Amino acid sequence: MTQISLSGEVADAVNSGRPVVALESTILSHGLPPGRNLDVAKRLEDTVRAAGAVPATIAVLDGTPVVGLSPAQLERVCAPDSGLDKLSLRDLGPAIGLGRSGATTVASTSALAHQAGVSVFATGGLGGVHLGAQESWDVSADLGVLARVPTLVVCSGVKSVLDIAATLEVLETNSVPVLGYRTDSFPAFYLRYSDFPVPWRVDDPAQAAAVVAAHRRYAGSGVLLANPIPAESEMDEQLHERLLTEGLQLVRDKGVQGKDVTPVLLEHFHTASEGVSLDANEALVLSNARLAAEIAVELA
Ligand code: PSU
Ligand code: MN
Repeated sequence: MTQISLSGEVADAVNSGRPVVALESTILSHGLPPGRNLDVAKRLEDTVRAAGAVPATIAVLDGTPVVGLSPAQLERVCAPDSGLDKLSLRDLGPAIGLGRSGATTVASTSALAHQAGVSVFATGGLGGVHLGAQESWDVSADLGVLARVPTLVVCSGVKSVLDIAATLEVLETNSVPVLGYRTDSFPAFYLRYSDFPVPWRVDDPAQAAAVVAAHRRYAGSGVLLANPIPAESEMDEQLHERLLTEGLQLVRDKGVQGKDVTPVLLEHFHTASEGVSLDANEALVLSNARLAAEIAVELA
């Protein structure tokens, strides 16, 4: 059976109990355009290091789950012709068993990180319950994995292309605590606020670490820490509304379904906003990486 491949740096840090932050690769291969993605990937790793933790970007390459991509592997994941599939947790067995390559989502990254001994993970947006899920049954596997893997996921909430109320309900059903970071409102990715409150709030990394440690001891599922996009990078609300309406229409017109929905919507946001959404995306994911590293330092 193929073993997880840990970079030397990540293996050393895990073995000596030093802080490590997992990073996903789907956001690079399917969430950001080539060129920009490699730049963001490097900045994410630099940000984690600057905050005192070791970054571990995760992907599956030629059938091997890799935790802590080398610079060359990071380039491969970000290349315009990488041809990488988007691998959620259901896809890990097939991809590894069949010797394929792919980028990992929140679900599969959390699972691989946990197996490698890494319990803090930073990303941009979590997958959730899609609008119209009553008909389509489209509920991201990210939620099911948070329900059973004890990883802390630091993100900026979920996009308003999802059904936020339903997403929060599913998290509650699965006993996943949702913490607002210095906010009482669950953030909506490009926007700092949604119409929905968070059940709990923390105001510094030490509080977040205390909650995570206690939850792991007494409950055991994952924890979601929702960190709003930095105020200066928040998207204009009217622009956001327009992009959202257009994007949802595009998905309907093209008959896009399943795992292609999120990448198609993201691409529409990026092209139709002339890069505004890209800047926002980068700002929030960097902010999440910094916060995750600070919490990993507290936990260590
Ligand atoms: N949201 C984003 N950018 C992303 C994703 C979500 O703003 O790149 C990706 C993440 O990898 C997330 C996945 O785990 O989409 C969820 O996809 P699905 O809904 O198909 O489970
Ligand atoms: Mn889906």
